[in-house]
Amino acid sequence: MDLLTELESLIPELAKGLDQASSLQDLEALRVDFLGRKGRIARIMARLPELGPEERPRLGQAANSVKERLTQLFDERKTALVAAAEAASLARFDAGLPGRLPWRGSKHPITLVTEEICSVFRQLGYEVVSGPEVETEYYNFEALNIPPDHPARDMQDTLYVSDGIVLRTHTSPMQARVMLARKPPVAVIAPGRVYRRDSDITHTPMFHQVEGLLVDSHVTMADLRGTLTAFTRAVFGSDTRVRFRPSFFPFTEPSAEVDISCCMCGGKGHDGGATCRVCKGTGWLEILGCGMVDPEVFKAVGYDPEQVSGFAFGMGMERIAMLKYGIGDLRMFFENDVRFLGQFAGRFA
Ligand code: 2NM
Repeated sequence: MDLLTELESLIPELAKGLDQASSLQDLEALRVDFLGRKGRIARIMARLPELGPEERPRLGQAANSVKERLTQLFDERKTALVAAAEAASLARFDAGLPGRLPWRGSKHPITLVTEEICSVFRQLGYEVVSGPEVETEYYNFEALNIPPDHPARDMQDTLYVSDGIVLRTHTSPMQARVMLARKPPVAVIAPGRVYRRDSDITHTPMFHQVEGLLVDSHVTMADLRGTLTAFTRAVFGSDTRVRFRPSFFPFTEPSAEVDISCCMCGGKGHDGGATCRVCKGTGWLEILGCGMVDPEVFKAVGYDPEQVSGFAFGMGMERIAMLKYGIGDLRMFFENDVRFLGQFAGRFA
């Protein structure tokens, strides 16, 4: 076979090889075999001296056009193989599968009940106010009719920052601030962190409170009862019963503690057999303290107790959240275990 025929036979040979090539690696092997530096074309060209001088240019030209044709065949096959590989990977991709959801945060149960309570009181016309957690003894005690020898002022119960400065033990100093800054009528609630020198399984040194205050002319205890009844029914359900028991606070007179019918057993105290673990069989749960603002408090903030009257109330958010969500252990609020926190996703707002 002469060199020219040999050269031209490379075309159908490569075409056959390409037909059998099923991967880009096969393709590359063929390219090296045919077009490589020591490949078949190169080997034929190396035999150029075997020809007479007049035949050499013809063979050179033929080699160029064969090379061009081979390159073209390669490129076509390569395009086809790449397209087939893409089609195969698309066939494995199922666009109908559900996506991977990203981790989504949820609100802390204390945040949830605080927001819910603020929302209820906002609808009743109250304004939500907040203020400093580091307070003066004056706002935290003095203005609230808590005298210097009162046990609450003791270093045992209060966290002192320095002389005359405390971590607030309740949010009431905020109400004293509001009364000092505004004239009646006043309707505010103050949510926030409070601090006490107390730590065991049912007490943490920091916890959350919401306190409320209404001052106007002719405010009576009936207004207090109506307001707190509406509030407890909004938070614990419309069939919740409410009971007021006499109590004592330095800043209110008279004072009361409010119980609601147990939200676990519905006030029965048992589930037919077993004693209710939430109300311990009493059918009632204590949820807040309240009273008519003491005239001494009004005097301290420059209000005339002959002209105005008012009520105030306060409650602990951890307790409200435990009752509302059936949480049995106070420590859950502070561990920030996402398996616990995730259970409250979407519970309120
Ligand atoms: C309570 C119970 C009773 C209260 C009183 C005041 C203020 F500033 F008006 F004197 N704020 N909050 C109050 C009254 C708080 O918590 C159990």
